[in-house]
Amino acid sequence: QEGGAVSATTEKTKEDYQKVYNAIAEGLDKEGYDDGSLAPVVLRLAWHSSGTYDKETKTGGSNYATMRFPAEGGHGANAGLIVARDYMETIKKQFPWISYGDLWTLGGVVAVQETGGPTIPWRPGRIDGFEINQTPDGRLPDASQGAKHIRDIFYRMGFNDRDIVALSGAHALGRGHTDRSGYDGPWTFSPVSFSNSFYDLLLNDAWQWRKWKGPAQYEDKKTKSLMMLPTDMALITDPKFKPIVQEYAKDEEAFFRDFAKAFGTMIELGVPVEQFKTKEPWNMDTA
Ligand code: ZEM
Repeated sequence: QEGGAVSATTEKTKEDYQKVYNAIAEGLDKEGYDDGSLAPVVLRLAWHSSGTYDKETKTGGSNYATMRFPAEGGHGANAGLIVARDYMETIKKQFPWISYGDLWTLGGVVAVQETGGPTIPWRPGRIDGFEINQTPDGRLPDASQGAKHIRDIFYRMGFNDRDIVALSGAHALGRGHTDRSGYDGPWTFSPVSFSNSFYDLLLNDAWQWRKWKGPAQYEDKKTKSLMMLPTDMALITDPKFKPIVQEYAKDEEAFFRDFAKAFGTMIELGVPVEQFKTKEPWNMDTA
């Protein structure tokens, strides 16, 4: 810039975004909240803000961060994500120049990397959209359904069976909440560590329907403290999904590699390529 003047339009560098990354990471630990970390719900925000993409109409996805608006924010699937959006708002106050789409997707990267997961390629360039850019309700998956439904939803985004199984491993993190989705409990014994244990438990534990007043879900026979959604169980009853679950249960490295690629793609859905500020995505450092 001429004369070294610093203006509001100064291009941000990778170091600037690394500062945002570090700020998100710093506040994730929260004593008394769930399992002690906001990482799972922050990851879920990144996923729900991206997973509305429709490749046919090229609508939805992470570009416009339309969950900020009451209609989309109020979609049943987004119940509880206000916790993550409120947390992100505290980061936005420190770095007002970042777009919400960049902020929320970067949050997903932080959540995965800071809980021990793989490095997720990420780059900035999303812009804040308007209410008109909101997507209709029903674009995110319904946990009460089966393999056909999951394929319909994820094929619509442009993913294949391998991507579906890899992305589902995110359920290593977090839990269901009765006051959000209605489902209850964590998938794994370490819900704030990113690992392949979702696949191992799904495949090797004995599961039974839980007898309770809530929505139909599975519980592990042994401890009755873990859960699986009907859509999770479809990953081992479907003959095409199951071998991929078996592979990831045995080979965490393969899961990490495939998850990083699929999730890196997911958080760019709906963003016109010319909008990105770099040709190649970055690897952000862990904090
Ligand atoms: Zn989830 N997910 N998800 N998911 N998810 C929940 C929680 C979390 C489905 C689903 O219905 C639910 C992906 C795919 C799918 C996370 C990440 C990712 C919950 C519980 C439900 C019901 C919500 C609650 O009550 O708080 C379905 C049907 C999916 C596909 C078939 C993908 C892909 C994800 C990321 C890549 C995460 C991290 C959570 C935990 C949230 C938390 O607050 O603990």
